[in-house]
Amino acid sequence: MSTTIAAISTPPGIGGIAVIRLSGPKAFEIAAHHVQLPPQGSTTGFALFHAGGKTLDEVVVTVFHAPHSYTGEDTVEISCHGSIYVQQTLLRCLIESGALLAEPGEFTRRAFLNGKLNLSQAEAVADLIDSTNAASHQLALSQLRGGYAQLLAQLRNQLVDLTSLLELELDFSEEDVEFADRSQLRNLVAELQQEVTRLTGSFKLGNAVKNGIPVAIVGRPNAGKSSLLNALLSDQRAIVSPIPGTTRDTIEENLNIDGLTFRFIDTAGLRHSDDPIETIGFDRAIQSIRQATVVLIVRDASVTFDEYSVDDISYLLRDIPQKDKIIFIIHNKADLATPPYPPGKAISALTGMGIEDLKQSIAKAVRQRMPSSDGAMLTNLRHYQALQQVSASLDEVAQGLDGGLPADLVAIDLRNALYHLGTITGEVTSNEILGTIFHRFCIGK
Ligand SMILES: Nc1nc2c(ncn2[C@@H]2O[C@H](COP(=O)(O)OP(=O)(O)O)[C@@H](O)[C@H]2O)c(=O)[nH]1
Ligand SMILES: [Mg+2]
Repeated sequence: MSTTIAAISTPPGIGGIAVIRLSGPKAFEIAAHHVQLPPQGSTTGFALFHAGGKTLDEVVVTVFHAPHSYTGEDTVEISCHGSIYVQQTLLRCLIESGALLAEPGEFTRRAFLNGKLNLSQAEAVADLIDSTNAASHQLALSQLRGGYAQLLAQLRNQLVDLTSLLELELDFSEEDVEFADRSQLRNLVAELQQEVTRLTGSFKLGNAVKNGIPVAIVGRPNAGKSSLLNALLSDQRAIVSPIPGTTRDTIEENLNIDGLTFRFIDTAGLRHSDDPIETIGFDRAIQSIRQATVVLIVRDASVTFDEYSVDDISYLLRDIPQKDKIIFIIHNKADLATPPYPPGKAISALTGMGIEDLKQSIAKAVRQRMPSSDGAMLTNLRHYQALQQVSASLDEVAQGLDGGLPADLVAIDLRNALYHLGTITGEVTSNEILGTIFHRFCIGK
């Protein structure tokens, strides 16, 4: 990190202002070729930016002295007017004066390497930038503030100590000593296992909250599935017609409800058909059900429930592994039917009756499954995979301890668990891990 890097940190295009960032040992020196830095004692100043002897723009310069900056290095941020010409000329001047063009995520990578944030927090920065709704923002922010990674790091430290003691015993194998308190170790392993199980259990929903919660709208042809999608979106998105089999492919649209982003998926009607295209649509519908967090089973309430739809619904449910799924049975076309209705939600996609209530019920059902402090949810696939490895290793450790396995064998499993735990916060890293993480970032972050 002996180089000094520069990039435009604001989005491409024209804006009121743009921010160009410069970080590294020569940041002040390079900037000073073109612009007067704020005087001693102040960090921000108004200045003229010079390019090739001419004034390019009036700018605001902010300096951050290492280690008190985002990257932990000397950093200069230049706010200029948001003209594409000004931005690019300014950046080119800095490059010509010795800065290198930053790679995607390189500022954050440096922040990590300088110990300003751990790996999980660096990933949270990318999630925060990507967040498009209140819930995913909240999850990213709590991960940035430490979140579960902090707890995992604490537990890992305790485990490191006990593992070292256990390994010390190996040097005294003749003497039959026990430095590592076995019951303390066993308790710590149990505590970690509990935390890991809770976290991995929250991944499916956490990931859905981050990327949009899939809601499959399914049911027999003509039940009003496409009409329901349109009513939910207040838009004529899907084709509605009295001809059964109109929707042959799945149609997907996002909708924000109460701070959560949902991906509503209208599917082809569930009936067996000789039409090959309708059959593909059927398979896709089943696929959507499997992947969905929420399933809306739509039936036509104007058809007698007992004759047609009890079987219908149990037929649908039979194919769905229901664990972890939120299932609503929707009695549509309530405008044509007379109460009482069987359990479920009575709505009319045509008149809009019950639609708002349905939306709120869906959001409420999801929120009920989220932990009260949102921060405890796992949203990161990389962390999930690491924790699965941790879990497997801890199981081995627990079995080894319970079965009185020799210390050297237990130590191997402990080291495995420590390794995978370490990849989450970055005590253990490789260029490959860092590469995949930071290439997700935009240039300038
Ligand atoms: N009266 C009434 N008709 C509806 C309602 N919802 C849908 N329909 C009609 O039912 C037919 C089938 O609707 P559609 O949304 O295409 O059903 P899908 O095959 O399940 O997607 C269309 O003629 C719709 O206008 C409703 O709530 N009330
Ligand atoms: Mg349809």
